[in-house]
Amino acid sequence: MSVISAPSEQPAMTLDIGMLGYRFMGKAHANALDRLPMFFPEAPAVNKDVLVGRDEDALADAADQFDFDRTATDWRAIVDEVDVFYNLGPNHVHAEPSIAALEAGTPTFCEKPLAPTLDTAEEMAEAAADADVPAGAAFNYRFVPAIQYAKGLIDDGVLGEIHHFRGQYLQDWLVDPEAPWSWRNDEEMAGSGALGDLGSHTVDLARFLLGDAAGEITDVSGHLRTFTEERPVEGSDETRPVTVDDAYSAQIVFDSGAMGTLEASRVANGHKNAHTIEIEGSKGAVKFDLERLNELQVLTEGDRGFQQVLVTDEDDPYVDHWWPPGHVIGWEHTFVHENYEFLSAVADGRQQEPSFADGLAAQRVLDAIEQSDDRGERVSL
Ligand code: SOE
Repeated sequence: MSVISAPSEQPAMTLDIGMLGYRFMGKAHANALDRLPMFFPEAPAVNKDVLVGRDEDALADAADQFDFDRTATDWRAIVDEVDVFYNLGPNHVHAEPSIAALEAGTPTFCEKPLAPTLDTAEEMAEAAADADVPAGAAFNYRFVPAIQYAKGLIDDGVLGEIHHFRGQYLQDWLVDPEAPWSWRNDEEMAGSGALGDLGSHTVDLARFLLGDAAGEITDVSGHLRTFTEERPVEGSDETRPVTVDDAYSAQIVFDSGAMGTLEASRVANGHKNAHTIEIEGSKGAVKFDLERLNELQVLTEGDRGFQQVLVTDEDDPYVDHWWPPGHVIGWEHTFVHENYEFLSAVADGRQQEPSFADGLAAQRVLDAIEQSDDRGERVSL
């Protein structure tokens, strides 16, 4: 951590960032880091020090585009050099580099799901507990203002006793059987398909929104389905087997007795990024749709129907950092919020949720859903 003394102020701390991964999530997080100085000036200053990847040409292009100082093709060379390590690689690359960084005492931020398997997630969470430095799981949808507004309503008792949680995450980017094979279709690399990639978000939101009002998820009944068994390999005449689910659904029970249904699909024709949450209680209800992420449908006691709330007022979570009421924000802003929170925790030397422990808790639910599907019976966690 390089400490530089600003002319007439307290020494400013600048965090050197090492980032493994430079594709979709690399761009999302590099963009978020660039937004912080202008919109979250109280966030710690960061220096995009080193970008890590295997393909030297693609890595060099990305480092130029994202404005990183340097590149490295081996994460082992940098995890103990940087102040914060971002693991944005494919799921099967989450464990070893993150554990090495934590063992070196480097705060670590890892994309979701934490790991391809429960065993690996347990190893990662144990390394985080032993290291006692901030270890964050990048469940970015906790940082949607409307989701945080919903949590406030739930925790204030506005919905009363929680009866139902209903979470769907529907996409259709794999509905074409000719859509090319990728690591996300491989059990060794990804762990699972829609279940881990999309279901991990919904499980984390269930825990975030209802963890206080309804407790943890205690029982699940799950069903997984692969509709397309093999896919073409881009740029070749080969095909490769699909060894993970295209879609899953599950019934869940919370500790309080509240009941829930979960569903995710990558072949839900017509849906692009439709992550919807519905929660009903004895006195009210909320409905959220990621494709309309500035809005929350709210029913409170005595209302005749749902009210549409535009969650963009200055006193709404995070919105005071952006624009006046009604000047809506988007998907990318959730990454700015989660980076602000995680880097602030690093600067303060404190843990930040969602942590690796939250990542492990979500992985336990994913694993139970897979076990239930394998056994054809309900599974208790
Ligand atoms: C899958 O298409 C995906 O990119 C997920 O991996 C992300 O976590 C989600 O935010 C958007 O969809």
